[in-house]
Amino acid sequence: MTPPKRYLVTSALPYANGLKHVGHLAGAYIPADIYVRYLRACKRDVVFVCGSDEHGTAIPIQAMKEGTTPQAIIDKYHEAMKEDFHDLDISFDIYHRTSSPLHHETAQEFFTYLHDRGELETKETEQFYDTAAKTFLADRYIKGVCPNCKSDRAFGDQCETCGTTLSPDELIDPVSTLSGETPIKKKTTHWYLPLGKHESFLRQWIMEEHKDDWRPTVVGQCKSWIEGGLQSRAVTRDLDWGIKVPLKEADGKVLYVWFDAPIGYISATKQWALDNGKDWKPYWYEKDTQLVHFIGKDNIVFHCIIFPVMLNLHGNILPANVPANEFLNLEGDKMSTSRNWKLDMRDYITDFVKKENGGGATVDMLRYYLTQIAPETKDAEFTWKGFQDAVNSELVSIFGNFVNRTFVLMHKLCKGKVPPLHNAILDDEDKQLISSIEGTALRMGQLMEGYKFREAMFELIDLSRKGNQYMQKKEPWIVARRVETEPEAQQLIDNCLHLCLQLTANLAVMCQPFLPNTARKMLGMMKVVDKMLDWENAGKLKLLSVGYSLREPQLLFRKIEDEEIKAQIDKLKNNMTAPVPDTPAPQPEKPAAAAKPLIQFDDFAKLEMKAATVLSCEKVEKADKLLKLEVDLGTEKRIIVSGIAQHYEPSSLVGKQVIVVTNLAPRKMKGIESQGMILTAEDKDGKLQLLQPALPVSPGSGVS
Ligand code: B3M
Ligand code: ZN
Repeated sequence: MTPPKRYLVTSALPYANGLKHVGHLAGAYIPADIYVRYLRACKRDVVFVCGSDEHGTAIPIQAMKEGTTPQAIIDKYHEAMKEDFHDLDISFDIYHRTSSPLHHETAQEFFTYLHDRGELETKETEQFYDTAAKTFLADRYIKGVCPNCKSDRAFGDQCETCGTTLSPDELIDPVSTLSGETPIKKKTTHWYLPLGKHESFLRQWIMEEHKDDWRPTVVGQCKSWIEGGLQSRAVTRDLDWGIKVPLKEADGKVLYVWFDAPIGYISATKQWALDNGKDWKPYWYEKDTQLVHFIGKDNIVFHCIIFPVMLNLHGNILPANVPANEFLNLEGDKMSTSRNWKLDMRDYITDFVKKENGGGATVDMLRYYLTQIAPETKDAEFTWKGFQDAVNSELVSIFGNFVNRTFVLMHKLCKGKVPPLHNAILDDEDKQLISSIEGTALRMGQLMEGYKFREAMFELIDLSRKGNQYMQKKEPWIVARRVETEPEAQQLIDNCLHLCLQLTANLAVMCQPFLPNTARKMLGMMKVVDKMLDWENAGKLKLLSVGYSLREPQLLFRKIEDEEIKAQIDKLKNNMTAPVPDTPAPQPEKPAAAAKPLIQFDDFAKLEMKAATVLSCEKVEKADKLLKLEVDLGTEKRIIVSGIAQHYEPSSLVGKQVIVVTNLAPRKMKGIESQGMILTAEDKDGKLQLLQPALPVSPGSGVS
């Protein structure tokens, strides 16, 4: 199959409202970067674009939180995010921003094009208006009581307490968060993209043409959107932050952020072309361009349904693939900005990359681990222990060790030069290694083209594992003892190290998309030029010429120590905060409406609760929700059955502290008597969180 003539690869434009965490990195940036580095190594014509998403209510809301202006917020976070991506070697050809005049023009032109061709509808609706602040209120700016749980921490889009999706009309006693006044209803007109009209196009394009080459999770989500009935989507908003709607009758209105943001990919391409003396048009209009969007799963509908409809109407090409990733959890829990349960890219950069000389190795270590656990098909989990294992037992012990041994032995047994290959005495093991190198190159290429980066990287590490096994079998250091007496012995050593060196050169080629710093370091050791990293060299066995002298080895990776891991976990736990809802402005608090009847203190005092430490924990057979725990209550141990199996790995609980209701009558579950109850809080997405003392206390401590 001939490859497409050119590629345009995009990563989701992150909102410029805060630093991004490693979950974002694993979802939309590292996979895209691996793909692009691979394509570049294949000498394909590729442009990799990204930039900051600087519109939408997220920006003014963050400005209110930080007590500054939206402009100051986007300037601050645009620079910060750009720097973080740079520090982690995400190799965008351009990192643009949607506040640029070029983007504003591009988005307005797009809107005008659709509008002039009658592709948009208008509708008049009544929306909340703040008469004091003289402005219509975006859903997030309206606060009230939740019709579902009666909490007063509900906003016009969602209740912060129970998580129910809301519309502003459903709120009880709505107030404006801008002025604190009760808003009135006022008529307003908006422009809509009638998605329903495009249903058959979408069905044909996604569910027929791409049903086999897109990820099943992506096709599945699209299918349920289409089958749920495609509603018209408003593409304008009453807001004073954003791109002005280019119509006289639309004064005070801006384009909806999700209308303008994906157009940001186009304006970024335009800016890249301007900066580099290129033509941007083929990348967006020619059918032989392969457009690929890397995103997280929460952005699927925008990239697979809404934006493609817009592109199609505007005469552009459609994405060839949208490899969306699932989410990355952290140490057993969902990453969350409001609870500060996250690992920001910046934190890793500060603690690892900037701390050491040649921080490039630590960049590659993170890239490696995030690719190894990439949430390609299901949600995945970042744990510091997992990071340590990946680095120590794969990068250090397998990959790094193989390369190091090869270099050390070549210096010791072959005078620091690439030894010759004596074809006449090649044995089965040699031949097998050769075919492994060739086979790996082939398979990796196919996996990369199919966006299966995790599997491709597995092939890479597996090949270095085979190198180690080969070396272990050949034992050149033992054969060396026979060199004086047996003329063939040196030839055996030559063959072994010749092949190991060619394998090392191959590993440099193959690791380059994943571990760019490592590949560069290996080039230095081999004294060869960048060109050697061209992908056409993968699988070749004459990358290093016989007799060429090579440098001393450098260690490629360092071990991650237990203390570093412990320090990171402690930091994470200590920094965790209570959830803060995204409240735009402080509000006079009303007493929360309780869902259960009032009780007296005496009722509460009947409960006996104690802190306990989990001693052991296992799954209960034939019950997918239940875990059986043994806990230490200081003076006694108890067995407790708890319905948290879908939220916690049994092993992750051992050693943790929990709060137990100790005077609840025992109850049998699945034949096991539960002698108490563990307290949890239910997050809005239904996830259970154990209640824990903020700092460890002695088991048996009373709770009140
Ligand atoms: N800024 C949302 C997000 O970061 C949004 C992506 C835009 S991609 C065009 O999830
Ligand atoms: Zn609620």
